[in-house]
Amino acid sequence: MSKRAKYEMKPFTVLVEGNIGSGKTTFLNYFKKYENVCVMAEPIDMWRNCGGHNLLEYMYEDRERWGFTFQSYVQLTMLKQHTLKTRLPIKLMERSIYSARYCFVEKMHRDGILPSPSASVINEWFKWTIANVDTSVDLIIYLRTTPDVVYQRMQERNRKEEKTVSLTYLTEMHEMHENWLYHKTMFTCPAPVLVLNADLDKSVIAEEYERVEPHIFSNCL
Ligand code: DCP
Repeated sequence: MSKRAKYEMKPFTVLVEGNIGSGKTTFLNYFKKYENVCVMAEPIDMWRNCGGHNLLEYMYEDRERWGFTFQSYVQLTMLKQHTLKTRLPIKLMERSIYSARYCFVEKMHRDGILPSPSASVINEWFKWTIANVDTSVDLIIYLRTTPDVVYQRMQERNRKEEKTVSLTYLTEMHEMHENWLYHKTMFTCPAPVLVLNADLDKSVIAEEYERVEPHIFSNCL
């Protein structure tokens, strides 16, 4: 295969999914040492600065007022991540257009934060996008945690926007991820799912990461 043809191939695309505070960034950082892996920047930086507006902060301050604005922007930023080209053979993404729709938008709609017309607009954009733009995925790594653990981590990192996030909310978001990626009773998974025990402490979690390395690299040897 010519070098050019190789570069034009779609990278093996891996989504890193899991509850808030499950360690997605830590997981991605671990893979930065590999030259053949394109690790995508964390989208939260974009959500904190949309034309100078911190949409994440607005959303947590007043979900009814800003929920639609925030999730619309998340959808756009995730689409940018999905379509960003790389010459590297492997692409690792934190979150996706799928978890935005299936976990967060769905939850906001069920809670009445996103009224049906707003949820429908996001959903129509979502459906059109996945039907017309290449957002295909090869593998999902699900960083599985328990709500108590992520609640503890969230308090320790003390992100100013997340002060109002409760254990109840994290438990409910956990269920959304579980039903989508573990029990597979809600929506479809766009790729096979590998489950990791992400409750483990940072000091020992590298072993868990090593366990998934062959799955990530096997297509690119
Ligand atoms: N968020 C949201 N709606 C989305 C995506 C994220 O409301 N569609 C919120 C939840 C968090 C913040 O954005 O308050 C960041 O959440 P992530 O789970 O994407 O990122 P973390 O930084 O929590 O990931 P981790 O700690 O696993 O690295």
